[in-house]
Amino acid sequence: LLLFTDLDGTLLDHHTYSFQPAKATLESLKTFAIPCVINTSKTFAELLSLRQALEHQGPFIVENGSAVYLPKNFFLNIEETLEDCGDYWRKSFGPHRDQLIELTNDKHDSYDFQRFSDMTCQELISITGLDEKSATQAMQREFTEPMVWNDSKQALNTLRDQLAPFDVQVQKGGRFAHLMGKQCDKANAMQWLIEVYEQQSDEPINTMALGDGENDIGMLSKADVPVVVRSPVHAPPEIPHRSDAWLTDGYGPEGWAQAVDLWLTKHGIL
Ligand code: 2M8
Ligand code: MG
Ligand code: MG
Repeated sequence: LLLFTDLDGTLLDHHTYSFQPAKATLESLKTFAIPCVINTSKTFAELLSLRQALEHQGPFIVENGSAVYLPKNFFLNIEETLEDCGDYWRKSFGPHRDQLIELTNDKHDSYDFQRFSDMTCQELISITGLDEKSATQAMQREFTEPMVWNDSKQALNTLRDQLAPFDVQVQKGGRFAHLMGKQCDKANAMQWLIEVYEQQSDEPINTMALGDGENDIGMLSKADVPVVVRSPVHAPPEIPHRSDAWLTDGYGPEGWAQAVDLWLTKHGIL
């Protein structure tokens, strides 16, 4: 078994960022050595702190599938050249964030939006409810640029059309619309990492993926067991061609724990 999970609004409460209701289930995953891969729009800097709080080990995926970080010595042999990032190997899929900022600098005249790079840390804190340290880490981005979109849905689609020739796409998270490279997607990064796990294993791997937002749709549609975690602030995303997708009763981490417990029970683990 192999599990992929979003953080905000999924394992972490949308408003408080707490994972308290999921603690016992996280313990069970550890006990039975079932890898839990974080697949989030958060940054590497945010993950360094959060993984400590979650006591998380193993690989993780940052900035909406833009990069996979593998702790060194975690996998024995990986059949691919990876970037050396200190304690981690990295596989990245996207252009640098600066290119996204550069490309949208002149769009302020045509659309009403505010990117992280247009905000002060205090503004980000008041929009997200993050504490100052977390907000600072959220601003340390490598591959994506989130923005508050104050304009219409139609305007966003026009912007999408304008950016597509530059291999840039826009995906929606819980609060923000994220500018990112065309190859960046939680699904692509997940599939790349599944192959790495499969190289190390003789048996086929059964995957569960959990998420609450539009940016999770690709990841969920590619998992053996897709779980839509109920959100207190928006409607559950539609997962195309997956009428078998689970929808949790509980919101955020409570729903997360219910789904993972059920999955473990179905596999005779709990
Ligand atoms: C941003 O991500 C969430 C994920 O759904 C959003 O779009 O609302 C990210 O930029 C992340 O780095 C940050 O921690 C989070 C804070 O709510 O917002
Ligand atoms: Mg989310
Ligand atoms: Mg996320």
